[in-house]
Amino acid sequence: MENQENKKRMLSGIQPSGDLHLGNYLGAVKNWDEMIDQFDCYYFMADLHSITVRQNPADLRRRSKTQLAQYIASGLDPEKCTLFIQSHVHEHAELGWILNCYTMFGELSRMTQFKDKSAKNTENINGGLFTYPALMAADILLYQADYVPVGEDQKQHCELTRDVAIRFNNIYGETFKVPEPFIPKVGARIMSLSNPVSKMSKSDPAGCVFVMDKPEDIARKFKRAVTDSDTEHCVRYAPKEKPGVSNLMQIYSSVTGKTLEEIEKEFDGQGYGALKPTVGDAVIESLRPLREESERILADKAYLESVYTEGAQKATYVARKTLRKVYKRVGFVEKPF
Ligand code: ATP
Ligand code: LTN
Repeated sequence: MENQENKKRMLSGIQPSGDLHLGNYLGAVKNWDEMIDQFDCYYFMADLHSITVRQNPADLRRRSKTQLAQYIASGLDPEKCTLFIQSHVHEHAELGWILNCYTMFGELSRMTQFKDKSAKNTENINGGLFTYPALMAADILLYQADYVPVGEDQKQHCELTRDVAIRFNNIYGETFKVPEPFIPKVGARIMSLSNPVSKMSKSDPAGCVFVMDKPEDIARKFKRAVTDSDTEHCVRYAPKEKPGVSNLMQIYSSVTGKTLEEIEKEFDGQGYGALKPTVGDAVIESLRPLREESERILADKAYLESVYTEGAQKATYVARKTLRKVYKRVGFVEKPF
């Protein structure tokens, strides 16, 4: 990892609270590997974030490792970027607490992810779910990241991170780099196949295609994809009037690299019936190598452990440096040992 010092830094994470799905892949992971040569990249499994919703411990452990295998299988070469598990770098929890004290109740109350998740989990609206964006700000600011590649739904959290960084810098002097979100043009918001007006999410398995799904399951999900009940029946990109078809077009565009205009031309004169299996097949073929490679890596436990051990060591080195500076700035007595 030579010359990383001169590169801009990029950081992102995904919660291992469910299996990786097409939305996570197209909106986030797929775009990450294009950056690893150009940027100094840090990608992690956000396990501390996951427990804001109750998890089965064995599943959480398994999914964190599976997600790491999927990162590597998608092209995130551990020799070129830093891959780690969030809870292995305790500086996240420490800076998270500090930033809680610089994040306002009103700001947290406006977060749509909090509103959505608390509406879905009425029996467990815990403090962590509410203060989650302060931990996310800590994740980002610890590494002095320049860019944060995420899907559209995380834009609000990235903006809050910027506000908190600016607030802290204004009080104590330049401490944090103010980061920018990096949102892909296509694929930033993949919608559910069964309900194309809400985003594809692991909590809706029928409308959600998982990276590890078998080809026949993916084909079935696309065959049953809800399209639109308009009379026009032609394949045209119009997210408001034709959310179902537009979503399929977005997915097709993301996995093949074809533009939306090219796709309209390809299906000129054909109905939705032709679009669904074509998109399904394209998704199957683009996920197949990813699934097979993930399974192969997952079977090599010693290798995976070496990746997350080395990743945590590299991440800790950078995180420690920022946290030390923050402790000094806020007035904590220097630890003598
Ligand atoms: P869910 O709603 O499924 O619980 P989440 O928002 O908790 O999802 P994460 O797994 O934490 O999902 O998200 C990881 C990354 O995937 C983030 O960058 C997020 O923006 C992106 N992402 C999640 N869902 C979608 C989607 N439907 N379309 C595009 N990007 C998405
Ligand atoms: N909040 C994000 C996951 C996440 C993240 C981060 C993304 C946690 N920390 C830091 C980018 C940078 C989510 O729910 N998708």
